[in-house]
Amino acid sequence: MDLSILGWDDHFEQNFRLLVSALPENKNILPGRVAAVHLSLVRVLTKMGELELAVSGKLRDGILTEGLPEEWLTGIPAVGDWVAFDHDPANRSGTIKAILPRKNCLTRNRAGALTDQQTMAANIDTVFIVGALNDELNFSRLERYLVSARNCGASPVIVLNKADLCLDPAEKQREAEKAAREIPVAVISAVLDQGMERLWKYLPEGRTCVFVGSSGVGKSTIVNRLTGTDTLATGELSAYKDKGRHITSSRNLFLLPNKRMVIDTPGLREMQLWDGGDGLSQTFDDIEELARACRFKDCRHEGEPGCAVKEAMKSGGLEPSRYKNYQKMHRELAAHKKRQAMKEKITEHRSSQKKVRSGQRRETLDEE
Ligand SMILES: Nc1nc2c(ncn2[C@@H]2O[C@H](COP(=O)(O)OP(=O)(O)OP(=O)(O)O)[C@@H](O)[C@H]2O)c(=O)[nH]1
Ligand SMILES: [Mg+2]
Ligand SMILES: [Zn+2]
Repeated sequence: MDLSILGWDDHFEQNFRLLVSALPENKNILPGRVAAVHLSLVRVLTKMGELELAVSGKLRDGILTEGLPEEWLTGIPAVGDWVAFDHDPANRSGTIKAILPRKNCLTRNRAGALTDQQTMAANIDTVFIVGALNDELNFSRLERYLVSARNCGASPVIVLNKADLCLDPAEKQREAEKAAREIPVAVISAVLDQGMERLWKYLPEGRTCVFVGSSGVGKSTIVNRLTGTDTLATGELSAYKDKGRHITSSRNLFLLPNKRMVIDTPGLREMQLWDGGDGLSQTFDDIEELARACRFKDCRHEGEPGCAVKEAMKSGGLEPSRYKNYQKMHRELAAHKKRQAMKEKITEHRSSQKKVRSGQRRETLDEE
């Protein structure tokens, strides 16, 4: 398999060379792209086809190969990552030694955790944010995904699926376009195979896209349409009435016959933002611009005189729900930042204490 089909380019090539020179004793180092991550094995697409590989203990434990720049990541790779592995051709297996530096990644704060970054997918070109055209369509939720797509740096596209369930899809499209502003909106029906060509438009050859959105909106059904197969299990409608049932449970990358890559993800119960970029400002630049016109520099837009934000909401220039959602995410990120800073302080304190303790121990040893 030609690796360029999988998105291999100069960026990865250069980093791969760096790694090869850092591991002179390993003669069989090869690159591959992660398609799925299971508990102990990682499914990787390589020039020999698909292989199931282990992650080296060192990498898993956060130890970087000597000679590599500090910013290289360690740990378990994510779907979409390019990895370098030591190939064992006799057993069609091998061990992942390094994760090549990512171009970008889609992250969130792990559900239930205070500060714990989770990578949903790496090296992404397009993020398809899916909503369903039924009563549960929630723009605020789509905006949340939009912020994380913007933080990642990939191009977002809003996909409104299940057009067959909607009396006036054109009206919904207009409404969504107004809310999404310059972000493209594609209205489709995956079950009726309608409008799929609108998605292809945002997925040129050699590029990678990821589907995100709540459970039951039809992500896997859409991916099945794109792959032209029934590979992925999709939900029975009744399962979704029963709240909390999710069909897809892991992330998976597929290479399509027409040389595009698609990642399906499980619906998220919680999409907590991870602070890492100016996605919020980019998504809500209209509000931030209004705020600059408020009379007071530190206006909180809570009834101060000369407040341009309040004024815009009164005159219909700004949807109150849009402002509310912005404010909520703004607060969430501020709180997250604070906790993150606290966590870093604690880690710093612990490591300096450890140093002091080991210093003391060494001194006692020296005395003996
Ligand atoms: N009416 C209608 N139903 C659809 C459409 N697309 C998907 N569905 C149905 O919606 C249900 C959920 O679809 P899935 O593809 O499993 O949804 P998902 O987003 O992958 O869900 P999770 O894997 O739980 O995140 C299934 O019963 C699909 O048949 C559509 O365009 N119209
Ligand atoms: Mg699914
Ligand atoms: Zn104001």
